[in-house]
Amino acid sequence: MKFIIALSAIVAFASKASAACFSEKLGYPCCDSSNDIVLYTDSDGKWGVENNNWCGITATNIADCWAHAYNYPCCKTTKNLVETDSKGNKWGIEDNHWCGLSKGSSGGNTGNGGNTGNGGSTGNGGNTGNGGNTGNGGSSGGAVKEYPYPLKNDPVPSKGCGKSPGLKTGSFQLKWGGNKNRLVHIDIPDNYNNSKPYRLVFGMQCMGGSGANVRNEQYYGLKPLDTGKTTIFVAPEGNGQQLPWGQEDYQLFDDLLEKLKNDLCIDESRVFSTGFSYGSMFSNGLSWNHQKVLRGVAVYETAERNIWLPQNTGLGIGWMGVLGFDDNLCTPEMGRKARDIILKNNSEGGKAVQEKAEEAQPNGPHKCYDYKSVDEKFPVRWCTQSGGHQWEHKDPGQMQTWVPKETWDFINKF
Ligand SMILES: *[C@@H]1O[C@H](CO)[C@@H](O)[C@H](O)[C@H]1NC(C)=O
Ligand SMILES: CC(=O)N[C@H]1CO[C@H](CO)[C@@H](O)[C@@H]1O
Repeated sequence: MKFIIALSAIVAFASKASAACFSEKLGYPCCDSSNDIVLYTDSDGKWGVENNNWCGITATNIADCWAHAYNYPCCKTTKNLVETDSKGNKWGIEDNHWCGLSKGSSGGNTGNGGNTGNGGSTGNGGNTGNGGNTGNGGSSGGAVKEYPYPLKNDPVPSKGCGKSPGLKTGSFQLKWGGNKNRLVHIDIPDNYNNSKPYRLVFGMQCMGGSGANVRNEQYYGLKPLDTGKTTIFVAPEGNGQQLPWGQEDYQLFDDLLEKLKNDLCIDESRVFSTGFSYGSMFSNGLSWNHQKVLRGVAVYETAERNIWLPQNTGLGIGWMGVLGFDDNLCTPEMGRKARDIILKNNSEGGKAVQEKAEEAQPNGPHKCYDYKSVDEKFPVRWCTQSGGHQWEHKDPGQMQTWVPKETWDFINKF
């Protein structure tokens, strides 16, 4: 199901002053009256998020805010037009940030017809990679240099192999999308050897988090498990908006990956993306149109919807999902739907959707289930346990979360 930010459906809505809101009778609180960030719209109304819970939007100033579909705020005071984009959207600048001007601009808020959100796919099927330069005559997995790779294939070295490294552990400003900058954090094993293609793991931040924090948390706890120093970890900062990943960030991902492949010796066939909450929804979105560059994703508390999703190319990809049964933000229903979209394509005729995964017992230890009827090249692991919207799920009586270990095992299947 496509996530639709139905700004479209909003037609000049009269501002009735009413203290309560539609969501209360559904068991969810009303959002603060200043919260006008619509994350989801259904037949009940418009939903936002506060304190990790859905809330009903009561703000009345959202009627003309098409800009949320692009992760930008609406202009609050300015009426000065700075730019009109190719879709006819009018942009202003407030506090040094882009903001959306109301469509009618001078003439009051008429509500705007069109659905601004998700149009097409971002493209970027391809990744041809660079043919040659491997050497080492095929052994185990054979010399497959292109998607789809068999399990345990030989590494596919990137252009950065054999060169002195263009990046070092720490942080750097990535120039991307022409002349934009984005801060990126990276950890490269200290005995880096430019003739060894490294696995690459992205850690995507959640809403309210930061790339820096992903790094502090050792990339969702994975880095300490890399005792063989096989892996480079990277955590870009989100776009600085309340919703940290939007359509533009697919371009950011492509540009960042390109730079990493050029500056470092990467195994192009072993690139993974992980994330929690909004970060998992971004990684999940990438798994829909980046199957040729991403070998797999590990998504913690994900959902099949997002503020912007690309069109699914329909190709298979490795996928691991972690679900807490008590997550009321990215609910079990949303997580299972996200999984089923993947299962459909990772198996012949979509038969894996019918395979029933064993799940954890309520309040018991976690359960990770590996699907049997998927194509061996595209494993799917589904991990469940009681627990809410968090990534550090723990077994009863344990101090340490099991999530990194299960993810590391998953990544090492390839
Ligand atoms: C660097 O990696 C290559 C390829 O794996 C290996 O043959 C070589 O011995 C390594 N060099 C060092 C100094 O470890
Ligand atoms: C593994 C698998 O069944 N992949 C399918 C995914 O969907 C595309 C497009 O529908 C098919 O061509 C693939 O065979």
